[in-house]
Amino acid sequence: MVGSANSFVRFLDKNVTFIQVNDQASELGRQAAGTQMILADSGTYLQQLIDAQPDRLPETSFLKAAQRSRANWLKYLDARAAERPEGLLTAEGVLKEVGTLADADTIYELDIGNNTVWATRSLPFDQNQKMTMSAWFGAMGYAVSAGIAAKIAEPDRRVITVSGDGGFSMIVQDILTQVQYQLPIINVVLENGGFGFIRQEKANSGQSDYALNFKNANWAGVAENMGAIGLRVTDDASLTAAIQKCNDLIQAGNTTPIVIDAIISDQPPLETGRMALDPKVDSADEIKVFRAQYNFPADKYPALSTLIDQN
Ligand SMILES: Cc1ncc(C[n+]2csc(CCOP(=O)(O)OP(=O)(O)O)c2C)c(N)n1
Ligand SMILES: [Mg+2]
Repeated sequence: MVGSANSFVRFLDKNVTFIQVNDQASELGRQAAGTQMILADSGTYLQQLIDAQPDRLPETSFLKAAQRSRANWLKYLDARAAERPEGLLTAEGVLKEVGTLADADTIYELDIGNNTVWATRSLPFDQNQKMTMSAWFGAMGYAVSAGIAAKIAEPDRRVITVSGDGGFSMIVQDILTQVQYQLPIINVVLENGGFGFIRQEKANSGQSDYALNFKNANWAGVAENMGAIGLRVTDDASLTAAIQKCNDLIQAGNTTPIVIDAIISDQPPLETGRMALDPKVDSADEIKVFRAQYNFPADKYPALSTLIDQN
């Protein structure tokens, strides 16, 4: 755990060992006792760790398998981006295009929900870009408001916010504030008609999805009525048109906030917290159910242990 004090380590298996690096002594072991606690600046620590290696480390079968697994993951994201379940766009498909709107030092502001999972997977997050989210409290409604702060603090940088429809509808009035201060922020709403993250939690724990689906307004229309630019995205043609429109607006020195309201499939993101894929750990039945649930076939996306054995 490098430069972090992730509260979810409390929920790790008791037999999991970990090392924590943090420059604040008070953060070391605050969530759970690690095997080794290192009081250091993370960047300095990692650089010194690399410099301390006498030579290039040998390529282990684990490294090679992890590299292949990573390549498979990127192929999976591309495949998801191209899928049209029941004719609808996927979040991966929308965000892949949104990522092309970013420049070298874009600031992303992310909301909370499945939209966080999709955004952290699909946006490029290049070295000089910046991302913030409500990592500690996990507060929905963060992104649009954080976009205002980012654009005021860094007026020369492009700002893109990504929200779910639940989080966006909590703070939609902040679009008026963006209009009032003429902040040309690009706000993306991923519209899946419900609290997707909670739907997935409930489904995974065998509970009903009571009161988790809701009606949306046409958020692009609402944005227009607030004096922003609203772009409604329902299919490939309107997605391409919206991205083109944003590029044209950026070129023309636009000063008006933009809301891209994208209707997406209600399918949840692939669950990676606990993947039943490993023939050495999971039963054949568990693997079959997991792979079928997320359309994640073994020939394309083998388990890491299978890849290690192949090396
Ligand atoms: C202010 C607030 N209320 C409730 C929650 C609990 N919560 C976490 S994710 C989520 C659902 C988010 O729905 P939406 O914004 O539509 O995003 P999606 O998961 O559908 O992408 C809820 C209710 C929260 N994190 N913050
Ligand atoms: Mg939603």
